[in-house]
Amino acid sequence: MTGFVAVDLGATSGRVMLGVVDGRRAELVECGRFPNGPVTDDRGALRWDVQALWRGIVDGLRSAGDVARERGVEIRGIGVDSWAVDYGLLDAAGELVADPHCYRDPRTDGVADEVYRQIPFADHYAVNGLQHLPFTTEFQLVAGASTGSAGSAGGGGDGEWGKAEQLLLLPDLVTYWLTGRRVAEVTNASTTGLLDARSRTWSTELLDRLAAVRPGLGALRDRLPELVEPGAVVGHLLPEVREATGLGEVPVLAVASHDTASAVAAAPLGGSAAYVSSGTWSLVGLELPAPVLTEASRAANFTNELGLDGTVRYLRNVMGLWVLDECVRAWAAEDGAPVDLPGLLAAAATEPGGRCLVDVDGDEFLAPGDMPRRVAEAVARLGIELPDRRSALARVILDSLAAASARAIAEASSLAGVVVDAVHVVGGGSQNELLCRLTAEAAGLPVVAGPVEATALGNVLVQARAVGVVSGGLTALRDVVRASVTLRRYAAVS
Ligand code: LFR
Repeated sequence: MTGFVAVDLGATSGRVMLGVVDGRRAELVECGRFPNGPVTDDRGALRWDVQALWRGIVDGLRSAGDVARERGVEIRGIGVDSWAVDYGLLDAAGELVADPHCYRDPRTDGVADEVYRQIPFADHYAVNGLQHLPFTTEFQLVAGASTGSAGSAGGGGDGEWGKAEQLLLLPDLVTYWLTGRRVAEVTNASTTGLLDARSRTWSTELLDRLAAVRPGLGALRDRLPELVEPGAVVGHLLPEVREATGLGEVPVLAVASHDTASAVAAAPLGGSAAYVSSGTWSLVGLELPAPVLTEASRAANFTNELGLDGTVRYLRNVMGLWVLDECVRAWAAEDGAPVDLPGLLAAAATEPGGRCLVDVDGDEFLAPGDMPRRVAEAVARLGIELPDRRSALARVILDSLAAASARAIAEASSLAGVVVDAVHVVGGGSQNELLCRLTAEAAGLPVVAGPVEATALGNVLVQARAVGVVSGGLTALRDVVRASVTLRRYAAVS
């Protein structure tokens, strides 16, 4: 039996999964799970505690080794994926300069507008094809760099960029700690704003123009590693990692290291289905063979992130379950006890639907904290009086999420000229029956829900293909997914 380990880091938890693959089916065994979330530092900045993540990863790898031994499975690869856009900076000694910032940190407020004044959004879009999001890597870089020339103190900035010799996106940072090798995996690199969506290479034009906006960025290109496509062998476990985990000289492979890219790879799409990768975010769109870089697409704020095997993930970020999760977190703090989520969702299902729709995509919902009040205020602005019940607020959030997904699907379909016949909901949200049902009703399309662990499956299958345990293109990978999980269907009308 052959096994592959997926290290899958999410904004609320990290997982280490052992995927046992026999060529036609894949079974996932969870070997480690650890909490994650932005941490406020002593200067009030939101950061990721990557040392805690690393400890969780090492523990998970050790357990994966134990499970593999018990089952007689040979581990033939490890792959790492995580959320996008965030990065760590390495100094000349290869050490992390500081804990990476979380993209929800407000340091990017107003930065995109400043950049667009010198490099218009249309010029960006023509090259990188990205939707406007305030926290795209390039805006974080501008926020962090000083206004002076490279190396000089200049004004502004947090002083960290001045010490940086290399930028590594988060999965690439973990891969570096595992192997000692520094690369930039292309699906995740496509979320930085610095890549050319057509050539799948760093855009010299955008890099030069960005360095002119903020001289403190200096020779930005020199700090970016070489790009690799999913499936490449990046290196092998370092001796100290082998020691800490009890694993042998296992290769570490590049996977579709943007979690959404791995999830889409494992969405069992057929015909011309749309997808919703549903978790902290809902990533809603289509898989296409080439980017759509039209003015209409830019105006509708659709992104062209890169996918597996030369594909493009044509999608929009919808705020996702973050809004509900943050409410639940606030309510739990208020109660001093965990919230009964299944109970809350069951109650939300009995609330009347369509009371009102809030624009869940508003930047006002991006930052953590005090979410019930912010949602209630958005409802009040619509002139609606909502019963003072958590289930009523939860229902408004889910109605609004479903409507936002339906809108994104309809727009993607018309902008890309694709007639959509079904919606695949993958990821954690595929278990949320109410959300799946509301999405089917709002979109007027059947919903196929599952797999829940699409990201880990996508991660594992790319590795399995790279070493020859599975063969074929995306269709073949999706056949393995279909053979391995139970999918649930929701009709277009209730
Ligand atoms: C989902 C995701 C989205 C990305 C957001 C921030 O986990 O990766 O695709 O836009 O997180 O990185």
